Amino acid sequence: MQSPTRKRLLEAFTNANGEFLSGQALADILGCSRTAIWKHIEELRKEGFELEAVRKKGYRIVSTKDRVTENEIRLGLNTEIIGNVIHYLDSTDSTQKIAHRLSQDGCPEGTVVVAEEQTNGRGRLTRPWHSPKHTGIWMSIVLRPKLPPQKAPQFTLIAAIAVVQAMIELVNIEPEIKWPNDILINGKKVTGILTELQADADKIHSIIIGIGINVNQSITDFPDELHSIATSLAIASEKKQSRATLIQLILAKLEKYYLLYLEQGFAPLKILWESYAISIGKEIIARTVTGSIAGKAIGISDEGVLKIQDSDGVIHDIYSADIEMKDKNL
Ligand code: BTX
Repeated sequence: MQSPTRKRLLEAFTNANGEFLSGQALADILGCSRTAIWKHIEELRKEGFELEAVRKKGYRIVSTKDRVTENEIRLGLNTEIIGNVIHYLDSTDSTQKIAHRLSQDGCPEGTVVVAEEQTNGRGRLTRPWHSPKHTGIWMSIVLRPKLPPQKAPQFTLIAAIAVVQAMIELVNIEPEIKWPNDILINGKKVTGILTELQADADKIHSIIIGIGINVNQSITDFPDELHSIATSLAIASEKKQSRATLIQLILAKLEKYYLLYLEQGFAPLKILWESYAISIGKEIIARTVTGSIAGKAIGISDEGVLKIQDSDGVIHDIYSADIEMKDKNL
């Protein structure tokens, strides 16, 4: 957990956008002496920030390689709750697994686990999630809303809105959401979201939102079986993207919508979600664990449940499924 002074110091460097800040300017911003500033700067250096100091100009932080270390994420992070604690791992089996453990040990709300690589990343129904090193965003976020467990599926939808908006801001690309947990670009999967719970029958202890985003992979980085179904932001935009910046945008938007949700419920988010969803209004097939239902996706309920109307006019509530679009081969 970072101190308020450290947070303000990093904010000042973030706002400076790579320009120099004089010792006096920093002392004014933080309301402390220049000697105290010098000590804080030394602490940042010890933590791994690359700080350049030039006489008569002051200090600036040099952004390092494209890593998603705690420091890289922290510098420029504009949140109050989400990301106050960040666990960075060079390699792990699954950030979900680590987040579950941290949650059980009582980690604070907003704890983020991020890894450069997952050796056993997983999707729904324990399907594998391909998470190669230094190319994507593999992260899990712990939230602790005081809600009944039935509300949990809504968090997949809220996270999807945050990811879509972050992508639009960073890359100016229009991704689409395929209910419940996929984000697609040009019909190919760029993101998967996995929402898991620690809960009693009537009360959530924690919601763990796992987000996997293909950012800088080229098509040859994907295994054969994913070639026709997966894409990355770099493929879609023909340019490598900053993973740390994308994480910052996602965390800020997730926090914004999480707070809106706590204040106003799901209704405003439902409208937003539907504006990004491809399947609504289309003929689809929903493959559930108990069988398939074909019909028109007519919307989602206030709980985030998908509603399908079949050819007899009967409306079915779908809680979890893989969706196939009838008119497109998605
Ligand atoms: P899902 O069950 O909807 O999708 C899993 C399917 O997606 C796989 O069966 C495979 O066909 C396809 N797939 C696997 N890897 C990729 C990839 N990199 N890009 C596109 N398609 C792929 C989706 O589950 C939820 C995934 C959540 C992943 C995050 S990463 C951080 C956190 N940790 C962890 O172990 N899981 C989550």
